[in-house]
Amino acid sequence: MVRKMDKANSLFIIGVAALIVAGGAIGVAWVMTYNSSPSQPQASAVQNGPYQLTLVITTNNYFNSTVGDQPAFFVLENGSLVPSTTITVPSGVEISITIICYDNGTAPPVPASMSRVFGTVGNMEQIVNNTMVNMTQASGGLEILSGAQNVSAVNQNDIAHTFTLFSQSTPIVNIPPVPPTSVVHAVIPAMSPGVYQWHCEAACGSGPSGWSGAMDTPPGWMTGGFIVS
Ligand SMILES: [Cu+2]
Repeated sequence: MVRKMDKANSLFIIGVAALIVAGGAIGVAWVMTYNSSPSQPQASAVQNGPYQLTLVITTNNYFNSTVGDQPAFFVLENGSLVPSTTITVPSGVEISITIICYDNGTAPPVPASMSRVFGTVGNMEQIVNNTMVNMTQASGGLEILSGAQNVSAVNQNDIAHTFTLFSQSTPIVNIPPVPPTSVVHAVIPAMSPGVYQWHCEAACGSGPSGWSGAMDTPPGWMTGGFIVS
């Protein structure tokens, strides 16, 4: 009798233990399901963008004793200027790009195709009000009266630099013909992941043609990589 009771108790304990294990498994499964579900909202939160990319063109960058200073693009990141050798942006979100150009000189005329804005939202760029822009753009008929002005092109004689993105050797974005000493803003539609290149298409370097110095260097001056990850 006692043995039977012991056996019954044992069976009861085994049954309870089995229920606990089963319940635990269900609990773990629920937690795993619950934890996996928030990834979608997180992904959509990231996609809200746009990603803010700020580039700064400075002119007092020592190149060598023959050439002296040359202009160069930098990336403004967490309050510091970092090299533009490789610019990395996220895929799947619009890229809001601001270019602050401290260069007050113009380069030799760019090809007509590079005086147009393309590959941006509306194929437009916005030039923020600036006295120097009005002074130097007068011949091009561009006058920014107040605030900012949206333009689809800039006179090809009045350009300091361009920020042009290439896929292989095809220009896909031209932002923007940058007028001297200005702030320019544009939005690039979301891009697919990949490795692209950026170039300045204005001959802003040294030498008679302007294609030496900054225009004829390793990445980080007037060219570099553009990685969409
Ligand atoms: Cu340039």
